[in-house]
Amino acid sequence: PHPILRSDYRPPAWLVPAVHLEVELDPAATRVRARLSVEPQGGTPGAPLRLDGAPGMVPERIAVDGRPLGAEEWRIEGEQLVIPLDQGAHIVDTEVVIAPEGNTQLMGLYASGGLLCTQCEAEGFRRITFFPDRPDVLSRYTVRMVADRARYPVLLANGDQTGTGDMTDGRHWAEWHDPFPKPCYLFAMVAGDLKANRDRFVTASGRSVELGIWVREADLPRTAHAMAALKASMAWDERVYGREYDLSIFNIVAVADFNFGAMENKGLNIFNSRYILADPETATDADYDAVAGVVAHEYFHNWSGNRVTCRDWFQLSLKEGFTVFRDQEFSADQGSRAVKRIEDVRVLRAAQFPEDAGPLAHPIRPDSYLEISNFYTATIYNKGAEVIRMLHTMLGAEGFRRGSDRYFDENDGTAATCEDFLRAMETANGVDLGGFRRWYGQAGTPRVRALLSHDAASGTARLSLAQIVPPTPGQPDKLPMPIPLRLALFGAESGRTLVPERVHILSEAEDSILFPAIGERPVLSINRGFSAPVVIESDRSAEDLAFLSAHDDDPFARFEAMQQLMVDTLVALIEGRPADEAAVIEAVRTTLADEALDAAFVGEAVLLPTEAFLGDQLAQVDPVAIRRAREGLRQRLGRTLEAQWRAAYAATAANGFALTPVAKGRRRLRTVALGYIAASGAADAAALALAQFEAADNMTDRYGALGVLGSMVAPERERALEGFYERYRADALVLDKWFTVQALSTREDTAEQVARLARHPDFTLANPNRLRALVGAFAANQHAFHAADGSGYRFVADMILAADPINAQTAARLVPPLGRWRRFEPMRAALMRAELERIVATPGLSRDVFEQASKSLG
Ligand code: HT7
Ligand code: ZN
Repeated sequence: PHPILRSDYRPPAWLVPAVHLEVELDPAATRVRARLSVEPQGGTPGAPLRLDGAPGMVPERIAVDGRPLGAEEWRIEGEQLVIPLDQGAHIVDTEVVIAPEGNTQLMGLYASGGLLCTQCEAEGFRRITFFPDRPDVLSRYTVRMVADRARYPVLLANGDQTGTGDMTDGRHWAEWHDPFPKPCYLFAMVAGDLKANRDRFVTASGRSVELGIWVREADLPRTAHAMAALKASMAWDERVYGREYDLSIFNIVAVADFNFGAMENKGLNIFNSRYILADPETATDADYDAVAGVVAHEYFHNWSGNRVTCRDWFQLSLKEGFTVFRDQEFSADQGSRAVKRIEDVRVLRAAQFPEDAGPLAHPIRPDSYLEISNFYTATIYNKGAEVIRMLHTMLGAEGFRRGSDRYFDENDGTAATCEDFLRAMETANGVDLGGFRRWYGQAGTPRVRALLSHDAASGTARLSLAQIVPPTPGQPDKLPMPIPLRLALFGAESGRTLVPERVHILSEAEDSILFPAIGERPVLSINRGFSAPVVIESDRSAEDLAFLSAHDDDPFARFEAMQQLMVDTLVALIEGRPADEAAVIEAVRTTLADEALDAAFVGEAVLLPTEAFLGDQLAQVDPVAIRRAREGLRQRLGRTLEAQWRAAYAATAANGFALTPVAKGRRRLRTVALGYIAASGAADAAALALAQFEAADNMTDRYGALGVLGSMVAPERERALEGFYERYRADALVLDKWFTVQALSTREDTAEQVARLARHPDFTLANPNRLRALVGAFAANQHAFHAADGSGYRFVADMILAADPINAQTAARLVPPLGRWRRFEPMRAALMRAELERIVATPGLSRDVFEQASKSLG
């Protein structure tokens, strides 16, 4: 396969201002008649019309301006239908027959649980009909859907419904028209036996919008949270960005089989049901937050993605990074801003930092790809959001809003580039973002060395800063990037703020700041609020970190100081060096005792860094040593502070379920405390966990207890797992949790249990949620996946190869854990490489898996 290069971008030779589709829906044979109004776009005179199609797709009929074409008047080249046309506007008709029930890739039109639905981003529309499947071709769509009335009573598509009717043969039809020009990746239609949770939103300018969340009838009671989140998102986008919704209908449909989280199709979002359905019995607090976050994300795309779309897929972060930033800020405004920031930084460090340090590293605006589906990455999404956040920090909230207003106004109805976004920010604020553009072109996580010295005699302090952007594949040499660092200084003795927070932009490779009038030893608080997506290297002592963890006035910086203290201690333990374990224990004790802190924050702050994150801090990952050191410290924290954990556990007991931030925080801390009680080895721990499991009136407490039990060797564990299975076996989303909790267990027999679960009758490779729940979770369980005999690698590779012919996108997303082989000792590295080689050598491999596996070997 040939790579697609960003530098090869050329505007389309033909535009398609209008599309009429007539779709006779049938799971086995759906007939699609497409009528395209095409017109040449100056620049490439004489170029034929090129319409993308799918492997094996053949047109049953082609006509131009009403005249059927003979076989010699068109040709298939690769997967494209090529039609030579005279210059000037034409009407092109094509007709194809497709089979949604056989579509296991879940791209294009496919069947899911009795529904027919579509997924067109990035390149799914070409599997429905022949079309220039690129985001810079914008069209007005009219769609007439025809289907069996009994089986598919509800027919939905983008825009407004313009007509419905019955036919004499038991079928019915509906016609939809979307007045907004859109790229075909935003096209959607759904047919099925669905019921709606209906509501209404009145926009700031007084327009009424009908809202509908469409699900199976039995799931209707689980849609209230998503509806509340949708209305809150609509109001937030008006208040914070001045953006109103623009159609009179906004529909969401939940489906069980979906490759991703959700999709922002114009006026008809389609969701993975795990991001819509929530009730206390089946959803954890984290699930509730994820529902609200994804509903908001997809809604916000209506402006950042749909009204202003991407010129080409290299600009993907233009819509995704910006929209993630928008949804993060929305969620921060709904609950605890500090806890939300902690969660977002955890995700960035767990998923994006390793990507940036490995063979699949790419800039947020990549230069080439083989398969675009592989570029829906943590880099494009999460690092992309951090890049937007840095702009927000540098320009201030008002400056950023001036820039976003200008960006939306200038680019409305067009397909734009990252450069258009930056230029709007610049002109609206009269600034030059010159060097900042490097964040778009350079991969790799910058490392910033920050050393603070104090001269007591002169009463001055000097902060020396130096940055290194590490080499990444294809980018051996890097230029320095402008890095906005929020920083402050505190007095080590007095605890006073010596230098209040300021933003310093580190633009060069090295820099220093002189602080006058510093009369006592200062302690450095840097990258507060995680103002830049970088790694800070400083020589702060355990004492200073403990001080910051108790006294910093930025809650995120308190969390960071505690994490750094824990990381320093654990790395020392892993490497067999002297470690200041007492400092960690005392810092945790202080945090637990601090009554000014809310429980949600405490629950986050007292958690040890994950095994994977510890591995990322080491020159070479030794999963066994990491497990031993971390479990050892967990046990000692559990034992030494047992009374405090029990007190926290008792103090956070609930009477009655509430979804308030306070109640959520208490549930979080309660299960964290239970985990430490279990780690202490207390004789009653399993009974305590089982009691929580059985008494729970909500999934957070029940699943929290199951998570603790899942890693224990005790009869209570088996009782809880069996009970959970029996109670929820009919609920796919909850059953996913049952698979995951076992795949994440720290027990020694986890690999065997997971292999057994892969043969369980409820396991299937065809449902992406289930595949990720078992295999994705197992690959994230560092100790089990990296078993020294290579059995974990073999299992995951077998699963990738088995899933690839069924769902290549989902299979490809399981490859990156194997690609981290360079970080492991030679024996494990060789075993991981061997599995990647076996994958690459497999005949008939998809482009998706081939790209991920071959680049991982590279
Ligand atoms: N923009 C959407 C991306 C998406 C997607 C990508 C590849 C394959 C399947 C997919 N489903 C949805 C989701 C989003 O970022 O909002
Ligand atoms: Zn998105």
